[in-house]
Amino acid sequence: MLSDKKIAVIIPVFNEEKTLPLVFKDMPEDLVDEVVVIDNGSSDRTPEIAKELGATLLFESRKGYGYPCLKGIAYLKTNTPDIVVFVDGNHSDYTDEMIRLVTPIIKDDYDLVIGSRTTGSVEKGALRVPVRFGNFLATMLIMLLYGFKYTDIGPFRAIKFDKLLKMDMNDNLGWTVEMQAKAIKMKFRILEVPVSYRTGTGKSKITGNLKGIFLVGYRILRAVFKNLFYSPNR
Ligand SMILES: Nc1nc2c(ncn2[C@@H]2O[C@H](COP(=O)(O)OP(=O)(O)O)[C@@H](O)[C@H]2O)c(=O)[nH]1
Ligand SMILES: [Mg+2]
Repeated sequence: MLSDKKIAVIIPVFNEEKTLPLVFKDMPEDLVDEVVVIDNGSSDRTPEIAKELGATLLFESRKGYGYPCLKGIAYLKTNTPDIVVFVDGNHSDYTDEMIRLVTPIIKDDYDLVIGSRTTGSVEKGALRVPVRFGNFLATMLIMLLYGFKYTDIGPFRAIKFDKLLKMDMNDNLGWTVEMQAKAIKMKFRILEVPVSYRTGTGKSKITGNLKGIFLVGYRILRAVFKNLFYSPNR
């Protein structure tokens, strides 16, 4: 046991019956207290499998990424963890590397730890060109406008739960950027650690086609600019 901190994991999922068991298999058992899986009405056995794996299963009607995450956060208010880890359910992230994300929070009192794929090891083809470009553009703009250097806006990250609640998160497709931008505005202690990344299985559900790429790209840019004026004490 690393510490007595209570750690919850949030996984938004849509049709991930094949990969969800792998995500769980690699998860450090002694570290994690609760796994919350949020489904949007998968047509496969994802919800049943999540339950079999021992997850808390929630349902969100609005599709996307941030909305299911928000559902998970709202649920956790009744079951307050110290730290929340976000991870994708398609086995792109290495859940066995979770320790890298939570250790700086537990040992060094960081508030937000981002898993950086661009400084980690990425399987060939796993970070597609539009995704790399989007990351580059978003992190560059954040550097210019907010004065903080991130190297990635990836999904795998850990944050103190009380800090997360104070951020008043509300974005859907710009979710990861919203969190990173607000963290700077709120003067959180932020750290990036290298994480590995692989293709996972199946087609990307959000950025898998041209329409998705442009929509996410636009929402990411919108999140960069919108949160520039964020004030936590509104
Ligand atoms: N609940 C929910 N999860 C989703 C939805 N779309 C994608 N996901 C999940 O979000 C995570 C990231 O999806 P992925 O396909 O890798 O997105 P991309 O790589 O950004 O295009 C995976 O765990 C998906 O199952 C959705 O509409 N609802
Ligand atoms: Mg993906």
